[in-house]
Amino acid sequence: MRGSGLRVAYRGESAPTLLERSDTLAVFDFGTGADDDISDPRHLRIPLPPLDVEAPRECWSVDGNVTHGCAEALRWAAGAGWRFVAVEVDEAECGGIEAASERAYTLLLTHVAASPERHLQRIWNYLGAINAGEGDGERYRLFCNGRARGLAARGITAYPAATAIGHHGRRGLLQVYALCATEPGKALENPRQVSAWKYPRQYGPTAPSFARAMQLPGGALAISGTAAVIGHASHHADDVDAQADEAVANLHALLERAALPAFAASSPLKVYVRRPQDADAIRAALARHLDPAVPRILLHGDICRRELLVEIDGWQFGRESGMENRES
Ligand code: 3EB
Repeated sequence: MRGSGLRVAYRGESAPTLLERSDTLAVFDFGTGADDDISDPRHLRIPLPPLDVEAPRECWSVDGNVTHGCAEALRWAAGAGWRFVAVEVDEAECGGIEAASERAYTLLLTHVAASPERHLQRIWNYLGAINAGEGDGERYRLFCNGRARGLAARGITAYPAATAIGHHGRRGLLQVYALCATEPGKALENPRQVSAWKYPRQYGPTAPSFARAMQLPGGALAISGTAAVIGHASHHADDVDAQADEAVANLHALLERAALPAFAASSPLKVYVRRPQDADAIRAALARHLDPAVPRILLHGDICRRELLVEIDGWQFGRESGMENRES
């Protein structure tokens, strides 16, 4: 039973309605809403504005009751073999983005190491002004330095799947949240791409610490932020249509690698869009390649390399294994 039965869906219900359910592990609101009563530790506001008219919430649920709590910068929820952990730190209080990144990872990893769901599966990182700064002073590169130090301090060398995106929300906010489980996942790489942790020096002093995807306990696939990167190089600069096509080709290569079927109704995708005016072109590209039933939301956010205009992450729950699914 443990380590299976996670579900992720975009849902139109209100946050209180979703949080009323005892099997709700996490609820994500997108954008900078002023409505906020975010007192439940399972409820997180992501500072990326939705670009769709209908802006649903993302809801994670599990096969069992969820307990939750918080402690200063960290909040958590756990149930049925899964754990959600979120950390928010302020750069000014930490002394800059690099120190904030190390601090966030130290807080997160210390908590996770002491919990029954101690295996990191998937991490999202949202920081402001991600492309500000030149050369090795670029804030994304500084973030990578701090993340790598935090991971190394805990002896973590097998990286989870991840996303790192630039937000335009509260200045100095670094938000990091993770999905963990009692059982380890299996990291997967993309045959079309150089593994991120092996990127050559030209992309920064510390290669990014993430796997291209993670096969979760139970068999679902959690896919990292995927862009128009082939080998280690960005392709199709200034061509958003071609970048979207290439990103989808990379996603399909990962599905093939994992021997999973095509994206369908149980494969929610999140699409990060640098320039809101590209949203329609990106929607059209997705329509060319994806079944209309694939749930997708577009969010305004910056990709970690300046020339990249679109990035996609998501899940494939299309062929979960495990007796527990067949029994229920
Ligand atoms: C790339 O392929 C695009 O630093 O955690 C994608 C997913 C990217 C995760 C991260 C960065 C990260 O390199 C950028």
